[in-house]
Amino acid sequence: MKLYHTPGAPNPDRVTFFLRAKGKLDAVDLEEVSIMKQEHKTAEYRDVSPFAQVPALALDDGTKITESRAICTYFENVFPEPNLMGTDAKEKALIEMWDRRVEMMFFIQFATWFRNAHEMMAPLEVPQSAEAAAKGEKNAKKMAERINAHLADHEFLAADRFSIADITLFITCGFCRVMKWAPTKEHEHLGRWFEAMKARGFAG
Ligand SMILES: N[C@@H](CCC(=O)N[C@@H](CS)C(=O)NCC(=O)O)C(=O)O
Repeated sequence: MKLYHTPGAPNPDRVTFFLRAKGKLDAVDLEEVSIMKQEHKTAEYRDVSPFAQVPALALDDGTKITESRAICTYFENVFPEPNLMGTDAKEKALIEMWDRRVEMMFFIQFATWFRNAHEMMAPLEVPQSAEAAAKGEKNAKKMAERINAHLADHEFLAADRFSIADITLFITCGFCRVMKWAPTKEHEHLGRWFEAMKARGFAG
């Protein structure tokens, strides 16, 4: 199977970090797609990913899977150990709850800020909107505060062990560098958690 990715871009990193955390990065053929060169917009790549986004997974039987979370779910089932999405009903629900919270209330808000404010994104976000940027910034900063408060008395984000929710939060915190914002320096508990995650080595 082939994984189309863009190193350093958050959604593809979510998947490659997830695979590395499972010790299975070598189970896929990796193919790099340059977003800055707009390689994701070619007709050839749209055959793999009709919405022209990375990451995308092409299975050997021809099936194409997009959406980083869906690709991770596929790998969770194919490579069940170590478990990263929960083992029982309660743990699965809590991990999904936090993963979705991070994705929707932090990651997407931050991405809205970035895409609408950064000049590098002007060719991809047409037209950019200062209003959308301001709203995204406010929402992302509020969520960073909330997560920091939660981490004051939790070692991991969602469960009493490492999970996909930690990976999603980790790539979001790393992504914040593009706006020269370091929530992990501003927030003590988020900073402690971030250093612990770096030490696990799943980011390569
Ligand atoms: N919801 C999708 C989002 C994928 C996505 O937006 N990927 C970005 C890279 S991080 C992309 O392909 N951007 C290209 C563009 O905006 O034209 C997922 O989780 O995979």
